[in-house]
Amino acid sequence: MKTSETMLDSRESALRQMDPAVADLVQAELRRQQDNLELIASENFTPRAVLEAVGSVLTNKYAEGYPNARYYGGCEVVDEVESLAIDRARALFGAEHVNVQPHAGSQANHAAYFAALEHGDTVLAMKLEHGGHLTHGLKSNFSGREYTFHHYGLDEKTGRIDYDRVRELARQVRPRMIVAGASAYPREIDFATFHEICREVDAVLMVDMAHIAGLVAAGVHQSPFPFTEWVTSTTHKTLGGPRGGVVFCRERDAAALDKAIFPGLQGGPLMHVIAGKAVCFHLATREEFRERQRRTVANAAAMAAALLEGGMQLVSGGTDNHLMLVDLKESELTGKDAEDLLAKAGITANKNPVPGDHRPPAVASGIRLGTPAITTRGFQPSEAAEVGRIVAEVLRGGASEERLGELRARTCELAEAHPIYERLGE
Ligand code: DSN
Repeated sequence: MKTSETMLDSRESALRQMDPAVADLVQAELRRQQDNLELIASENFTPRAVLEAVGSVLTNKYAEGYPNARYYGGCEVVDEVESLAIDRARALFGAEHVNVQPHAGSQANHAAYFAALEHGDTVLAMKLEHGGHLTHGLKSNFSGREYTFHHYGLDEKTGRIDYDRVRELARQVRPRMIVAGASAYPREIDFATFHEICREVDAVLMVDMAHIAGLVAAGVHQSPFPFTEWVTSTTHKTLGGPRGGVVFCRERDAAALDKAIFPGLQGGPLMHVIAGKAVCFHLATREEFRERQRRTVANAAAMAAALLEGGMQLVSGGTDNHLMLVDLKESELTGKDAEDLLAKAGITANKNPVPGDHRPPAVASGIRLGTPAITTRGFQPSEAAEVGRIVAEVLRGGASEERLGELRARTCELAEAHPIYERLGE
């Protein structure tokens, strides 16, 4: 038998034939996603169309450079793919320029800093333990090593960004850049106020909208675009596309950004993922997508209300967006305990530090819950409220193994009512 018949053109599932161990693991992960309720706020289920693009032959192509200016031959097709992704991303967000090549959110942020700043420049961003991001200046991250970060946080009474404090800090440290955007902030972010503060201190504004990109695209959250020089994002959170990153900027910074990404930080772009991004930007123009983003927020509000009724404390007392943070500082249950117990009830979530946390980050006193994935699988607010009641019962503590089993059966029923990827793995 010719190699091409076995390796490139097998009639059955090539993965199952060639590597049953990995095939089994893919199948097991599919089943885990189908059977559990995914409440990790940064995850989602990407459409079959995106899975197909990402699993396509575009993975074979080297295309260092940019459309019509590559360092390899044979790029005429991938040039069109990347140009489509670029045109669609710009149109979706009303942006002047975009680079769709960053491999992930960290690379997107790295690129924006690399293009906009000099090594050692001062940056003001949100504290990790108040909902910020690793690449917003954590000491052990490249960002904290390459730049001089200072941090603002939340008002511990209201659980909201204290914009007066941000202004005060900005006047003190005179940053070259202020970063707005978070990975665990349940409230709308006021980009207009960040813009005003930046103007007062002559700083540029960078918005990391990774978490809320879908909400922004659907007009459900204030758009950062009128107010910022730089916007970074991932494409797999509320946006629901493939795992990857993007950076937007003004036309005047376009050359600096493109040079920062290639050859500055990356080599060959992942053309199969860029095709997935193009599909995602296309699907995000549909009314169906906008309805889903509105329902993501409505589901979060319903879940938050059920948690509050169930006696839970929420950072800031609720949510405006797709996520909420249960505050367990007063509870004997740690964030880690909560994550483990929720898993027994068929719910996947992640422990998260909360403002004023007295526990170390690997244990933490919070649990972050988000609604993008359950909304994509079709949940309505009444069902999100039911999930909130189950979570509250688990987090009140004291549920026996038997009771956790009963709750598991309830989450299973909810999952079965909204099946996903039914034809995958056949
Ligand atoms: N790791 C992503 C998240 O879960 O929010 C970005 O920080």
